[in-house]
Amino acid sequence: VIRHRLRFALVLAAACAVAAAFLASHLDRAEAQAGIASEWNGADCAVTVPGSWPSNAQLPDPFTRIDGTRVTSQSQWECRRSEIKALAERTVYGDKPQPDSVTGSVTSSRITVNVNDDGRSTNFSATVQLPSGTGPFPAVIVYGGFGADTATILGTGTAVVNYDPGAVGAEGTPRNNKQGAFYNLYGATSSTGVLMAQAWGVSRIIDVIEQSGGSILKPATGVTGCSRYGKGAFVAGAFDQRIALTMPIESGSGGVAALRSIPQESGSQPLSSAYSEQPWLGDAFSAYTANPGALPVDTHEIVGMIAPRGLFIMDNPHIEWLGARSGALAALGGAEVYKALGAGSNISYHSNTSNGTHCATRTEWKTPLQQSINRFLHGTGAPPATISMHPNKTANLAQWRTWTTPTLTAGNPSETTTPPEQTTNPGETSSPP
Ligand code: MCU
Repeated sequence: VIRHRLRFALVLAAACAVAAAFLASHLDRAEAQAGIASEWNGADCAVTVPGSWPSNAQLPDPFTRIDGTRVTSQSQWECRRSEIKALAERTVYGDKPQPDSVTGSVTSSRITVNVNDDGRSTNFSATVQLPSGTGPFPAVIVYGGFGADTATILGTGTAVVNYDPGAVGAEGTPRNNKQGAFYNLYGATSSTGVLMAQAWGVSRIIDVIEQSGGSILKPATGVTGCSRYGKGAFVAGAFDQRIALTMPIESGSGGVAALRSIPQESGSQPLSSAYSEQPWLGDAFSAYTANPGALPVDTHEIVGMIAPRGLFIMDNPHIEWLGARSGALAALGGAEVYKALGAGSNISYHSNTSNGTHCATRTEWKTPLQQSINRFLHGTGAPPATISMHPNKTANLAQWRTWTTPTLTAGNPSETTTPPEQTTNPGETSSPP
C-alpha cells in the first residue's frame, strides 16, 4: 500500500513538474506608478500572539479568542479574524509582508508587476485571456495549468489571468534556499512557505489591476487552481480580502483539508509529507507535523477567514491521498463562520463526483462554478449554496467540536478600530443580513 501510495505521489509530482515547465514567465518592465490598495481590513486590530496556548485535539472554536474570551459581534469578528491570520502566519504558512510600493501595467494580453520593499526590487508577469464581448471584465486568476477550465471561466464573460506561481515562490528548493520573486525581496532563508509567497504574488497582481484604472480588467477578482495549485488558491483567497471568489480544487493536505483530521483519514497525505515534499508550508510548521493538536488554528478557520466572500471548494473523493474527508470537515467547520455572519449561502463544497481522475474538468462542477462566478464577480444570479459530500467521504463536524455557533450581531463599532467590510465585490453586498 505504501509503495503504491509513493508511486502515486511520484507520478503526480512528475506530471505537475512537466505542466509547470510550460508556464515559463516572461518578465517585462513596468510603466504605471501608484500606491498599494489595502488587502486586509482589520490590519489595525491590536493582535498579540502569545508564547503558548492550550492544545486541542478537536477543531478550535473560531469564535473564541486566544485569550479565552468569545466574540459576539461582527465587528469583534473582524479583529478575531486578524488574530486567526496572525496565528496562522506564525504557525502554518509564514508571514505575508506588505511591500513599500507596487507598479505595473495591464494590457489585453499581459499584466506586469514590479515590487519594491526595503530597497530591494523584483518583478514578474502573468498572461491575460479576455472573453468575447465588451470589457471591462472581472478576472479569475488561475494558478498553473491544473484544473484550469478556462472555457468555463471565459464562458461567463470573465477574463482569465494565467499565473505562474513558481515565478514568485518556486518548488524544488531546499527550505534554506527558497527562490522566486518573493524570496528576491525577503531572502532565500525567509521562513515563509511557498504557498504564502505565491499568495503574496496574487495580491501584487491585484494591486496592479486596481491601479490600472479599470478599462480592461475590473477589480472584481477570483482565484482558482487544482492540487498544489488548489492549496495555493486557498491561501491566496484567505489572505487577501479583495478576492471576491475563491475556488480551490482537490487541494488536499496543506490545502483545505483539516490538519487535525489528516492523521485520522487513512491514506491521506501525511502532514510530514506535505511539509517535506515541497516548502509549501512555513518553516514553523515542522513543530506540528506530528502533533497538529498543538496548533492554535486549523483550516476550518482559514475557510472562516474567507467569509463572507464567495467560496466554492471542490474535492476528489476517489483518491485517498487527497484527503477529501478532511476537506469536507474544514468546509463544514468554516461554514459555521459563514452562518454566524448571516452569509451561509456564500460557501459551497462539492466532492460528490463520479470521475476519479485528478484535476479532471468535471461536468458536475461546470454549473456551480459558473453560478459562483456570476454571483460573486458579476453580481448576478444566486450562488450554488450547497454542501455535497461523496457518500464515501462524509465528515461529521459534531465529532470535532464542543463549541456552538453564535449569531454575530451587526455593528458595535466601538469595539473595533477598523472600518466596516469594503463592499467592492458584489457577493458581499448581497449577502443575506
Ligand atoms: C494534492 O496536491 C499535490 C499533493 O500534495 C502531492 O503529494 C502530489 O505530489 O501532487 C499533488 C499535485 O499537485 O498534483 C498535481
